[in-house]
Amino acid sequence: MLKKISAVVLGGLMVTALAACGGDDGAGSGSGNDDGKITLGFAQVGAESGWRTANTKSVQDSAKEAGIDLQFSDAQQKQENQIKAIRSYITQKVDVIAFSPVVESGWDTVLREAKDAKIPVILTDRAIDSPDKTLYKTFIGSDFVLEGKKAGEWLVTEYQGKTEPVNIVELQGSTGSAPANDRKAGFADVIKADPKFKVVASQTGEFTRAKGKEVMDAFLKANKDIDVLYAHNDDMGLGAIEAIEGAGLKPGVDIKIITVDAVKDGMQALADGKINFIVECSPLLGPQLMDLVKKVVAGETVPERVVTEETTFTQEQAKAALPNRQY
Ligand code: GYE
Repeated sequence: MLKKISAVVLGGLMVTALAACGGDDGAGSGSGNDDGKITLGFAQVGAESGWRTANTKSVQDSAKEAGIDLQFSDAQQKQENQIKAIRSYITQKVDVIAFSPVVESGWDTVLREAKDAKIPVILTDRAIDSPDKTLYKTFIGSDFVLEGKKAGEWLVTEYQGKTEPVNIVELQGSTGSAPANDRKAGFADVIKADPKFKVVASQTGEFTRAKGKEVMDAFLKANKDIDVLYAHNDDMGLGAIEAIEGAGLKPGVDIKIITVDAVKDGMQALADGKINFIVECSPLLGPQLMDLVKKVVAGETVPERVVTEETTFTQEQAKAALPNRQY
């Protein structure tokens, strides 16, 4: 009630005050509805990659633009933290909960709690493997299997007409996450048609640059003839480039590199010839998410699945796209 009065009296000032209290402890606006604004609780995965940073910015900017009060938490790539954040949003009685599940499994209990509290849930970026589709309203994000297939298709074309074995190492994303599972599966599905393609090592690099470098170092020590690196994101690919250069080899030439995401640093390495091909995965999900949040609150029906539109980049295409790249 007090908030309502001050909103009328103070106008613009009120917005500043609310934004400040929504930022840090998440406890400020309580049920959120007393200021007339929609409150969205967003449980983010972490800050593991350039993609994630751009995604967080997109969510924060578009919430502001849409006049939605955002409660934001960073789970540091841990499911238990995300579950805690979701439970706190339930206690706060936010209007909608959105989250990007760290892993695919193990969400039914907490999502049933949200459902019992009548708080709608929107899956953002990553899917869950629950057969119970009533636990969430919609899922907005990329088709990760398709991304893996695009990576595989580039490789097939690149080595067309050649017969010698092609030794591939793979840096997987975070274990158990939808993008790691699906990008691996899509890629494997395409390359299996030709036995010359051999995945000689495949391990998680946890979607981070540091781990990508560490695991690539180990791959280089254990495998003599690596022809291709397939990294499930740019950051791991960029870490691996350091390892490859450290071993006295030329990334993009001695070892061909395919990554996923197309964030600025990745696109720069592609334009510089250190990466050979990038499959785009757009992190700019914020505006569509806010749209869905408003619709869900208004009781409108929303599509079960909203798939992000994406492209791919060769080295030449990266040079052309870089000057206008937003993230
Ligand atoms: O590709 C990776 C990030 O879930 C699509 O997570 C996202 C992935 C993205 O850490 O860089």
